[in-house]
Amino acid sequence: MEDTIAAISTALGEGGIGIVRISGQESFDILNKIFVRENSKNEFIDRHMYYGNIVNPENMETIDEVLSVYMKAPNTYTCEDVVEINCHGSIISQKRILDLVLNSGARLAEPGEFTKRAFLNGRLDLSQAEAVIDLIKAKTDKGFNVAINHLQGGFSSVVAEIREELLNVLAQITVNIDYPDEDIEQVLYKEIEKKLKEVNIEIKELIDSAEIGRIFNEGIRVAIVGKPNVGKSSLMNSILGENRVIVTSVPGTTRDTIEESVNIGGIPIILTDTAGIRKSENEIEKHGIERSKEKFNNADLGILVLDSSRMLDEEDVNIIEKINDRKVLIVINKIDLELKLEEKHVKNMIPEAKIIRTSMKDMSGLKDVKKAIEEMFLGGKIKQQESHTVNNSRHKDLLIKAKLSIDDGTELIKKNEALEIVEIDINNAYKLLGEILGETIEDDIIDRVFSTFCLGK
Ligand SMILES: Nc1nc2c(ncn2[C@@H]2O[C@H](COP(=O)(O)OP(=O)(O)OP(=O)(O)O)[C@@H](O)[C@H]2O)c(=O)[nH]1
Ligand SMILES: [Mg+2]
Repeated sequence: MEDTIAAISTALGEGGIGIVRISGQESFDILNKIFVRENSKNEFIDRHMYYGNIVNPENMETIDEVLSVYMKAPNTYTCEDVVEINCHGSIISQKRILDLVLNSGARLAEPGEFTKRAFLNGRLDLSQAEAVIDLIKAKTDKGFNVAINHLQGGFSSVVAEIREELLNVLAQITVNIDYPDEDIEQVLYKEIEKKLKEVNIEIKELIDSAEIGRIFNEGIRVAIVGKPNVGKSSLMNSILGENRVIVTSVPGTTRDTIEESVNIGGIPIILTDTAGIRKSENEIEKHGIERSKEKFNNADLGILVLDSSRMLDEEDVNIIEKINDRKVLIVINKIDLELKLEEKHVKNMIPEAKIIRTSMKDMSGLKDVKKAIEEMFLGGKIKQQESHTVNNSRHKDLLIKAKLSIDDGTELIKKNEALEIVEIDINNAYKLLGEILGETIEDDIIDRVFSTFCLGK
């Protein structure tokens, strides 16, 4: 925390502008060593931007034309003195300026170190700091909205409120331990049981929201599977709206899995076309089929394509049998041809699956497929509040542990156990929720959190 740190804060590539950021006590001195303004003394008004050159003081060589700003502690991103040098967005310029800054007394920042300082200096709690990286990495509008809400403290205040409720319970328990009153003890036990139940409902809602949070962050993995020639690649192309995959009338055309991203209803879908699954002696095809199965097993949703112009055969049945309780959508394709497949049989085999009839010849049913994908994951839930959406597995794990601890406490209460023992579980839950905010947490966990950050943030 004593060191002055520096890094390139913009993405390393070509761009209009690149920013080198410095934070710490020596920021301003370092700027003064390397920044030269024409026709003026280097007087800096806090938070004003100045035009000038970055010059190597050793040989007076000009490195780049820049705008520099000096922001005085404590009202800065890190709560320390911060300097930002806006140079041309060239990798060379940014690297040369950074080198000069490092030679002038700063050390290279670790990934996430600026934000870590903001956390350690108390400007952000840990969940807010984590929201910074979620914000930067957000791939969807919805993921971004959740992250910005969390950064502004929406999620933190939800967690803080739950902790407050636990703290009230702990206070009641402490009073009763210190001044036992047998008259009210039974009432108190009932009251605490009720309160813990309410708290656990709130925690469970948060845990349940994590599935949506994950989808907002990472997208949904959808694998298109089926026997050869049913129209899997045609469906893939239609959903993507381009001829990405080769389609021919020869069964076994697709030999490998092909992955593409597509946005449906604001959610990123990682769509995979796979090789048709059948018994094969061909070495290449066999490998492809193995991959199809693997993709299907790892997908959040499988789209099983069947050919309506052929009777259901052993190959279809073999695949259907492997579906079990997976999330699956059944697409009965080629309905423009004469109908041979009996939908009834399919329904009997997987009664809970949604069935959509399509033709990739005239695109009928395509919209229904897209709508079904969206609804299967977000049916109604999409309106959940951003502040109540958990988007981070660390938070989810802590919420699960806190809930279990409260469950244990509730069991003890029901058994009329001594309040001293109940208190341990509730206190534990209180602490676990505190870890989300970074209030009660070990250094190595903090380090792990920030190690996932990008350089310069
Ligand atoms: N009539 C009709 N033909 C279709 C339809 N969908 C696909 N086809 C045709 O069926 C054949 C196979 O289509 P593909 O999309 O390559 O089938 P696939 O399931 O990817 O096949 P493999 O890659 O071999 O597993 C092609 O000749 C397509 O033009 C449809 O809805 N109606
Ligand atoms: Mg194919």
